[in-house]
Amino acid sequence: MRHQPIDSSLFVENRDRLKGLLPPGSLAVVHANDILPTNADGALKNIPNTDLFYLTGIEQEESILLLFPDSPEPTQREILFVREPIEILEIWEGHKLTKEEATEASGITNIKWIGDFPNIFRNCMLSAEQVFLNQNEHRRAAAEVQTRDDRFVAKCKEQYPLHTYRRLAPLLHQLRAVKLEAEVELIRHACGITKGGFERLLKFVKPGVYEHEVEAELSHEFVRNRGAFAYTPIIASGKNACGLHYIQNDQICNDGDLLLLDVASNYANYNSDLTRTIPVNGKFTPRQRDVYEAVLRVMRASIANATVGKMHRDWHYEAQLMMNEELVGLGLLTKEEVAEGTRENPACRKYFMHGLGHSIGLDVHDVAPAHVPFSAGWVLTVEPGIYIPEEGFGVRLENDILITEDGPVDLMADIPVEADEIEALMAAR
Ligand SMILES: [Mn+2]
Repeated sequence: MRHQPIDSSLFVENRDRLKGLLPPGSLAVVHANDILPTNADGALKNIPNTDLFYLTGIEQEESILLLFPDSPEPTQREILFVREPIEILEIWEGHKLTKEEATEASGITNIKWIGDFPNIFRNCMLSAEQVFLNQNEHRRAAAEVQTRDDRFVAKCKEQYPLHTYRRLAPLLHQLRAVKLEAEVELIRHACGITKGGFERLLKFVKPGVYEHEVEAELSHEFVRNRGAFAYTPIIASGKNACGLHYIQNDQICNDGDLLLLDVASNYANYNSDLTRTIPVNGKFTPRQRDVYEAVLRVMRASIANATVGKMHRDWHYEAQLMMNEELVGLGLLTKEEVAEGTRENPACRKYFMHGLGHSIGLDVHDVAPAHVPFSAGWVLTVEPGIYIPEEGFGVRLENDILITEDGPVDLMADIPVEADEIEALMAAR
């Protein structure tokens, strides 16, 4: 792994919190992700399962966590299964975790090879009251492909049809939404790497550079600092910014255009998510600056408005009301159009058509329980935008914040965002 070791106390605490939510007699199992095939003998790189990582700190493929806290047999209460590091495997794939290393990473003392899993699992099933199995539950997940967890669910229901099966995902969502201090520190670290990338590109961007050249600068900065792109970067000059998920990044940055950058690093599987919009030539036009300032005001007010007890839908709606006013001020909407809007379809949706923010953590669009108010420990993105295809540009700004009892903490407060500051930094290049 590229990141520095994480103290296993984080994962011990995460497991303890999960055990606290499991009813008596529960057995829970979480699998690693498959390594997905591409073409011919190709495969994608291993993407750790974020639930398994959350509970164990383990990133290695094929690993399995079994929790059975009330087992009458103490050795069954917490077991981590990993691949046996036989010589032929290590020759072809490199180092695999030893039992000692798996214990060091996870804090789990009982480590078994995966070949032992079927027998041990069968024994545990004989005394389990109910079985919590994991599936990827996300309202926007497109689930065409079965995961290892999915296959395991199907196999269990076939082999043990008389057991009671329950969903682990809602419990993990509840836990993962609230970040512990050690997790916030890792997100802060990712934000710091992102900051370095943004400051570097401010010195690099000028008329005539290509969007993919900017991507290359960022990639170098992130990877040399033990990070990597947290998600496919959006580097969109001029009107490209009005395509919300533009990822081609293959166009030239022209004099007079704005460049929208939705680019951020991860670190140790924790993500940050940043958006900035800068003038390619280093100076905003008066019109660009007016739109920029409007978006910045909505971002600032929405950060302040992200308080404990707030419902996400109210938080979003309050930003939409602010945006309505800003768009009237910019001459993009009339007061009549705003008055005709409804709560479900406010007038600002013509220029600000996406959500205001999302949970972030081990997943970029992180899991969180639906329909519950914000609570202390949540980390959210705040990302208003205004997109004006008829004027050939879009502006989005995005910071990551931590919600606390004492109010929101901006984890990206030190990343330049004021228009004057951006211009000054670009002038110094
Ligand atoms: Mn985002």
